[in-house]
Amino acid sequence: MSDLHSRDDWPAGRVLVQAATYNERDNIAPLIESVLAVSPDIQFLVIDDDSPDGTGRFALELADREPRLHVLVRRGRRGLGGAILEGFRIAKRRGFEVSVNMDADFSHDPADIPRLLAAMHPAGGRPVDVVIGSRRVPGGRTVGWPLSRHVASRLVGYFTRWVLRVPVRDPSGGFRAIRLDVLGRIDDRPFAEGYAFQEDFLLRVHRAGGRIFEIPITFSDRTRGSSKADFAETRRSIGELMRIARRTWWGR
Ligand SMILES: Nc1nc2c(ncn2[C@@H]2O[C@H](COP(=O)(O)OP(=O)(O)O)[C@@H](O)[C@H]2O)c(=O)[nH]1
Ligand SMILES: [Mg+2]
Repeated sequence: MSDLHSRDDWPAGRVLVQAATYNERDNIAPLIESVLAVSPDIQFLVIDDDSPDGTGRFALELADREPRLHVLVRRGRRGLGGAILEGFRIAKRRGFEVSVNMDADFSHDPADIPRLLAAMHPAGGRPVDVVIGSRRVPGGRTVGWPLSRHVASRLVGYFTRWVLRVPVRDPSGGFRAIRLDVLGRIDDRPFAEGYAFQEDFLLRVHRAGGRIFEIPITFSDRTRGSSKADFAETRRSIGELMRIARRTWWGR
């Protein structure tokens, strides 16, 4: 089964916004519109894992009419981490300098993208490799989550900080601006393929001496579609985090 993708003639650009999607049919069209409206200079890549609800194929149709929209429908594989990594590789190959990653369910507000990009160049400071849109720095918030999600997210936060030793307050969020040349400097052994990719990636950037910075965002729980962070996905990411911890502490 081969992948499907939109037209091959991409305009040249510096910033590529990316969203991985799985069953986001009700979110995808308004998301594309809001992201492309942020600035005429940005382009948008949707990486869909052949969603049964047709998200990817619908996005492919939209891309026919929009030169700044690109779509990859991966077939025969599934996973948030794998999709994000594939997006990074495409962005690099196409000559982009910065990738902005976000969820496709409007938990991340496209209007925050310019703030993320601006934070990559602190006045007088060393350029930042990864800017995280963070719920856990002063001014950051999470709206609409049940208690269970808050608890799980806090636990992953503590684990990443104290076991993996990555000094980040919100390591599991997916709203980030990433300087793509950092990819050439980090450990490139196979990454976690599921949700734990987020922590895995930060760990490698931190260990390579990369600079990570958090700016506050308001994260709002989705109003359309449903979360893919179900029991199976949660179990998978716990297993991935344990493997990462073992590698961190015992090198294997
Ligand atoms: N391509 C791809 N995207 C995924 C997969 N799982 C989740 N996503 C996307 O990743 C983002 C975060 O997932 P979501 O279900 O909202 O998780 P939650 O915010 O933790 O509840 C959304 O844009 C999803 O559509 C997957 O297996 N493949
Ligand atoms: Mg979500």
